Amino acid sequence: METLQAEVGIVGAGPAGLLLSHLLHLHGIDSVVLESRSRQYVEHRVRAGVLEHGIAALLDDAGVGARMRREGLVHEGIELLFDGSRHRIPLAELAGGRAIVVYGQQEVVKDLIEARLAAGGVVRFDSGATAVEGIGTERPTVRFRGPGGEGQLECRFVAGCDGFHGISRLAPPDGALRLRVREYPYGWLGILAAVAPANEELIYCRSARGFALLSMRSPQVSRLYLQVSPDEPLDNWPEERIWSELQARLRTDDGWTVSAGPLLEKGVTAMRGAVVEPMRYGSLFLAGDAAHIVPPTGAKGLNLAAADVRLLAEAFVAHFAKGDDALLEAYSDSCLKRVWLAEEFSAFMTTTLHPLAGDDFEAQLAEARLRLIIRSRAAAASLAERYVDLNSF
Ligand code: RFL
Ligand code: PHB
Repeated sequence: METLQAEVGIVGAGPAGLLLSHLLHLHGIDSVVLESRSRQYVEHRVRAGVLEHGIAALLDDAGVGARMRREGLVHEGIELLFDGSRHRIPLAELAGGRAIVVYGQQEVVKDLIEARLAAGGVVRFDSGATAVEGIGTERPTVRFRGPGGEGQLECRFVAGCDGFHGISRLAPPDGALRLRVREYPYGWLGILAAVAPANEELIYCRSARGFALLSMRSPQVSRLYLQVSPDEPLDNWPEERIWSELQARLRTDDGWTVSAGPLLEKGVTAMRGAVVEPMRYGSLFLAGDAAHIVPPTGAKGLNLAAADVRLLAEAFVAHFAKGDDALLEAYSDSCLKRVWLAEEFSAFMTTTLHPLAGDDFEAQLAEARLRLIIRSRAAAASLAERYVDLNSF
């Protein structure tokens, strides 16, 4: 059996695991990343697209922001569409000049993989972790199965960055971690389409037919989402129906709507909030979606994952460089305060923008909240500062 060794064993090569590995490398701490999927798969998995101001700056500071700055789209505002009209929220003006960068998560992943491999880092693709053992000790082991057969990774700490369906979260004994979950009664059907975005900025739309979102990946590629039921079969949605529904929701009274084009990708996601507490057990530390997920309406998942590993990297550095464990001890509490702010913001965005069939009272409340945002500068600023930089709180 192959045995690998590292100071930090990282399970999962999503944004959390890769960024952690890179940040540790910058401080001379070695890590091995195990990833169950292929490199091709993780580099092409279409997911998030919005980077907060502070997270884009983190990528810059870590030396992996060059392509993001060249190809990413800086947005200083978003729009809200409801009641047949579009309303711009000037994010940057309301949030002290800060803006978001629209840059696909898979591009962040590609940039991080390239940086890790260029620096001689070890990222083992097609190598799924099968067990995380010994986390109650100072010598935990991750067992994995790769192209060459069974292997084990011996380390001082394990970082569980393997997403919500990973195995790390299940390693602590029963009852050691508490999982709080909120199921939202909606799903999102997301598409990528080869058509110029119908607007330069994102448009979040609440309509009686359901939520819709116009986003983009480049001046030639649109990313759009439709509220559907959480267990919606994708087969119910042929291309023509997707476009006609998008055009029925994303339209204004004066005749504006989105333009259709060839689909490049489509998928359905359920919407759920979930938080694990604490985010640590012994020598296992959880980060990103392995510890918490948010419904995508607030665009927070990727940003939370990056903010977790920023803190975790600092804490590992303090341990290895100075023998100081104060940051490791504080890791879970520090993260969870920020995570709950993100859950609250994501719940607010989700319930305000998604109509719930049969609940007209809730519909009136949601529309009142939207009117407040466009009439009150303070209400708009509260949305703006959380949208552009929640992880700086
Ligand atoms: P990931 O990206 O899920 O990566 C986990 C990795 O672990 C691997 N893995 C394993 N590897 C080894 N052994 C095992 N046993 C393993 N089990 C799993 C997986 O293959 C994977 O490569 O988690 P990470 O790194 O924590 O990153 C989190 C983000 O991916 C996620 O929060 C965001 O995509 C959420 N999200 C959004 N976040 C934003 O900040 N802004 C957005 O605009 C945004 N939009 C979205 C989103 C998520 C969406 N979906 C599909 C859920 C839009 C959508 C539609
Ligand atoms: C995206 O572009 O994929 C995106 C943008 C904003 C969100 C969610 C997803 O809130």
